[in-house]
This record gives sequence, structure tokens and C-alpha cells, in this order.
Amino acid sequence: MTEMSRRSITNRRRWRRRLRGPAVVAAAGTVLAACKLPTFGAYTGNTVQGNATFHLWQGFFVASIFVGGITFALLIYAIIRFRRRGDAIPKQVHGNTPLEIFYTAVPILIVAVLFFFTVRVENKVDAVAKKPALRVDVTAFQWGWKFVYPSYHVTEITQGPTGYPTLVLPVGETSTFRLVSNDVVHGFDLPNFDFSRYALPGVVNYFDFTPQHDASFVGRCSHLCGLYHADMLFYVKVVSASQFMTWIHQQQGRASA
Ligand SMILES: [Cu+2]
Repeated sequence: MTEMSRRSITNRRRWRRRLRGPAVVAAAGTVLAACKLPTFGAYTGNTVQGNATFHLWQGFFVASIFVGGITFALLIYAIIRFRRRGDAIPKQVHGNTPLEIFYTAVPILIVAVLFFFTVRVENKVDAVAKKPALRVDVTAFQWGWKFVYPSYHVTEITQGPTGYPTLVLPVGETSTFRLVSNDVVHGFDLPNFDFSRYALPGVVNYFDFTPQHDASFVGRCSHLCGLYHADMLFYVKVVSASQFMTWIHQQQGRASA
């Protein structure tokens, strides 16, 4: 074999080795895009806003699998490749500027990408519609909830330790909530909507929900607020627009009776 052909074979091998990493990443990306991602233990959101949070969670989880996987592989490689082989002192290395720049720049880039997607989702979750289909005033108190539908003069309120109120919402419509507390700090927590927000005395919080499916959920107070904190439950019932109006009329009839 001539010197030249030998060199070209080594070169080819070197390039094949260099291309292997990106090829694996590209193949993994294609596989991930093709199959449906698992929920990774989170709720799918059930609202347009919660669903955005859910997809962000999936993205973060996939990113962490990649970073964790690469870190783990490098650890195993270092343990095996540089294991102790005898009593000789190994080659002493001090500093590697390109490597140091690389492992400073890559984490910064990762954080920047995650930050970008987080801000995008946060803006979506925090957006409040100018003309919502429905307004609901939520008041947290020791120990219960009051849901007022101001445009319909309907009030749902906790009555006794087991009389949990129901927050009825029309499906596919955007409802704007005005959340306050009457006394101490409470937490308006709806795990199925991937949503939680403090209910603070003297501070008004606004947020929107656009429910995607008719279903029922349980919400609770997420902030220890005193003796009957554990009883601060409420129901959320997402129904069709016509069922919603029927419910409103029932409540109005009950109130006038
Ligand atoms: Cu509470």
C-alpha cells in the first residue's frame, strides 16, 4: 500500500468518526419529531395556556435527557479511559483554552435557548384578553373560595367544610379572572390546567383560561393558610356554551328564589 492511499484511508476514518456525533443527534431528533412525546409526568394542560406550559415542560425534559445523557456518557468514558493502570504518575495537564471556552459557551447557549422559550410561553400564559367572553372574580378567604360572575350577578361560594363551590366555564371561550385574597396569602392552584397563582391581600392578579375540553377537575389552595387550609377545595367544570347558560339561569333562579 502506498503512503498516499494509507493517508487517505486514515483521513476518511477520521472524518467518519467526526461525523458520527452530529449524525446521532440528527437521527435522535428525527425519531423524537416522528413519535409522540410522553407527558413526562405532567398534566397536558386542558387550556390553551396550560397546554403551552405543558409543551415547554416536554421541551425542557427532552433537553435535560440530552444534556444528562451526554454528561453521563462522558463520565463513563473518563472513568474507563483514564482509569489507574499502575503506579506511574500520569501526564500532568494544565489548562486547555479551547475546551474551557467550549464548556463555558455551550451552557450559556443552552440557558439562552431555554430562556427564550420560557419567555415566549410566559407571555402566552400571562396574556389577558381585551374582550374576554366571560369575567370571573375569584376571592380566596379563610377557608374557602368565592367565584362571582359579575355580568350575570351569580355567586358561588364555599359553604361549610364540605360545601365546595364550582367554577363553571364554557369550553373554547376565553375567560378572564380577577384574583384577590380577603385575609392572608392563599394559592389558587389548578394542577390539571398546569396553573397556580398566589391570591394576595391587597394585590390583584389577572389571568385567562381558554379551556379545550369539557371535563371536571379539582382545584385547591396551595399555600398553607391556617387551620382549615386542607378544606380549601373547589371544583372546575368545563361545559358547552349552552350548558353554561343553562347553569347561569339555574343559579339566577336559585338566587331570586
Ligand atoms: Cu388558603
